[in-house]
Amino acid sequence: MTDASKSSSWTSFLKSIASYNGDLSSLTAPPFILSSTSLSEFSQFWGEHPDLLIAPNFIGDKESLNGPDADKIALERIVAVTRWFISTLRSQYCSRNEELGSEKKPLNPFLGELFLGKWVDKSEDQKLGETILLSEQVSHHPPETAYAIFNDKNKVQLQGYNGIRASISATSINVKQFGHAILEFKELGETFLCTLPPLHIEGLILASPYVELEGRSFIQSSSGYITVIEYSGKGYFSGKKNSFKARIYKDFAASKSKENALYTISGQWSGISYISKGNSKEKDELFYDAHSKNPEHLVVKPIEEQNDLESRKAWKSVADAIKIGNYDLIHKEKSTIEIAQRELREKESESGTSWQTRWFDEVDVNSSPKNGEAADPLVELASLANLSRRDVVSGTQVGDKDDKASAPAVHWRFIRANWDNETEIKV
Ligand code: CLR
Repeated sequence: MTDASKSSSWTSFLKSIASYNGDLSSLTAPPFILSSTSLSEFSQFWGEHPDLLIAPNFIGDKESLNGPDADKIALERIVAVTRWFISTLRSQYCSRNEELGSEKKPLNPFLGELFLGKWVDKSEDQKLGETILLSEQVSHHPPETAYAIFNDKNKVQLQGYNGIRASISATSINVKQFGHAILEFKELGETFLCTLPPLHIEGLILASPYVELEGRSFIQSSSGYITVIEYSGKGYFSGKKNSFKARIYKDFAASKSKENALYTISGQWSGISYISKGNSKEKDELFYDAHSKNPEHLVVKPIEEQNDLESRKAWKSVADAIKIGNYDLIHKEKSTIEIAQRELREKESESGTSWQTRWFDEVDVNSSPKNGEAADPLVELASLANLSRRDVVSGTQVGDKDDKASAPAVHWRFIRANWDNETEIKV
């Protein structure tokens, strides 16, 4: 056992987990497990391989899906989108372990918190161009973060949002994600829906928590092709941690039988994976090696140039207290932020107003689109994959027990015009 796991603060933390009330942010964790990074920053993990994100845009062109090679090109594109998706997982789920030694408890963003930055294209040919991230805390109860990652040069845009619902078992914290991501290639006229996998936290007893993915997630293309990804940890398919198997099918109906897989990809999402044709067990060709390419980090303005709503500026005093492990100071600085937030909410309720989100808005995807506007992409993509359109656990199939009839089909969407008209905040 590690020293940390024997410490009384960790034991009392484990006890507080046992009496968990549904809100992870309310757990009082010992300082060594606190992270000085806010959850609003996690949206950046979708974009740490800009080249792979944009790569599908270079496969064929707008006319390709009407031409003789339509099937071949659409298939090549979903393989490329799947490679990008797999490449995001190491950053999303392993980066705290790699950089800080274990998973940590992130700061709980306040309503309206912003995090933004850009990835610059360092290549010679400048084919990629600049990619921008905008992330905003659009809800505090329950916590929800919305984001957009866009590359205007290639007309590629990823937008999405996420929230979690956690439950506790004897040895782990089980997390289901809400939300989804929509990846649009506007030049190609092709759109992809990605659902978010469930996960759990292992290593709690030893005070060295880490994330393991489980269950399934989907990537549905507007071309019909679908990727079904299954996740497992130690001792399931391969005996290795962070394992996955992804199968690509012609469409949702074909995905009913694994025999119909056009490609099978398997391996570790935090390591090496291979791709082979059909539903084969052969490891024909390298698909992705997570260690061959380091993540490209977002460029964020120095704190002095940030707005008060920007995450690193707003949390600076808390982050500094966490770095020196001063529990009382952490508590004091956190309280200052919480009190200011409470006062804001009180003022709003006195004046009968409410907080206005900045770059994102809630959209009911079931309501018919306004004049001249297209229907929300979720409508078509969810129905292609038999997924619920409601705001339920990500990846829920229509009619499943999680497809709660009471949940509205309302989702957070990026309002590009709001960013174009932004005057106060610069990337
Ligand atoms: C947030 C959205 C990202 C993917 C992602 C990765 C890790 C998850 C995080 C999400 C949500 C918060 C999370 C975290 C791992 C641990 C942390 C579940 C889903 C919880 C709140 C911390 C619990 C405390 C232990 C470390 C003891 O795209």
